[in-house]
Amino acid sequence: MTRILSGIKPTGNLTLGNYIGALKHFKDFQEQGEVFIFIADLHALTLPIDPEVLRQNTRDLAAFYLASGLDPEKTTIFVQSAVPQHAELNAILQNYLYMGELSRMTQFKEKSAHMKDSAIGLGLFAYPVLMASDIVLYDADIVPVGEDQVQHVEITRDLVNRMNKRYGEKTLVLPNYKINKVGARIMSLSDPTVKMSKSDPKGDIFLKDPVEVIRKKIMSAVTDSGSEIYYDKENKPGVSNLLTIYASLKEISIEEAVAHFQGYRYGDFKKEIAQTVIDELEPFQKRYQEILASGSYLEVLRKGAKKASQIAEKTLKRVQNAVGLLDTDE
Ligand code: AQP
Repeated sequence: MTRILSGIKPTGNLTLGNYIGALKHFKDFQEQGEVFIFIADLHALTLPIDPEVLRQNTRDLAAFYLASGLDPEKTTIFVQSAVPQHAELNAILQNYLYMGELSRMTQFKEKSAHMKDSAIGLGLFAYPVLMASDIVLYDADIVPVGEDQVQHVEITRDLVNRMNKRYGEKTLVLPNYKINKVGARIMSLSDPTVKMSKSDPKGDIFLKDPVEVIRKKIMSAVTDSGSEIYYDKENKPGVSNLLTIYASLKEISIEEAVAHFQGYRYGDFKKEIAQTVIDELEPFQKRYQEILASGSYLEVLRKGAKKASQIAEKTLKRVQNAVGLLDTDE
């Protein structure tokens, strides 16, 4: 059965970008294979974060996962740090990715661009090693990601090929990435040339924003000169971003979205986009609040970590054995 794995870092308030690029699709994967969805809390430590904020973000993310329609009976939902094999495999795999290739990673370059060398942690630099460990531990065939994470799946593939060439074809399973057709990169509403991102909250819609705040943010989103509504990422990034949001939420193509808004003025266009976002997020927020208040997510995470750990242990043992670590239980 196809194994599908995805995760989100609990680094901040989740955005509409995280929802459209990741969360919204999670429940559909349940019909396509065996699904593993985790909270990447070790990855969240790669940039400074307050311990209480990290803990609360982790609770929030668990509740968001469940609110998105994931069924814990079908999907293994867990916290990365609760499955020690992630860190153990990381300790082995870090020897098979090299400084040159890690320093070429776009995410590393972007996140470290404004930091002094003395403040850049090794974890930020070695992020792709841990992400590769996350993926291969579950023999994942498919990793659904937004555009920005494709490079990390590609470097995982390089690593798998390298390991398999050296230690035998069956050491690790080669994963493929899967990008959404529409909505792989939702941009900031105040600067549609940069990605909507939880650690750079300017121009973001947060999943926890009250609906009237969401409406206000969309009504004041940057649009472009002219008054026509069509898709042109280069010359009309603001309008194109709003069209992408609409098309992703309505699950239609960009062409269909453009056709729908023919003859609209910018004001009415934004009004309808705002209502569409609210119609989607309002019931989602209600479910999230109920789950968070009930605390039911804790048992889901405990069970998920137990199941994940059993599967991960098998891969870890296989790799330990392949690279020559002595198993004293043999
Ligand atoms: N703007 C976006 N548009 C579409 N998809 C997005 N994703 C994130 N932002 C957008 C997708 O959400 C998933 C979770 O991502 P992550 O938390 O592991 O890291 P990220 O991609 O770096 O997300 P952020 O929000 O930008 O986090 P920070 O600011 O902490 O780095 C991924 O599938 C991602 O593609």
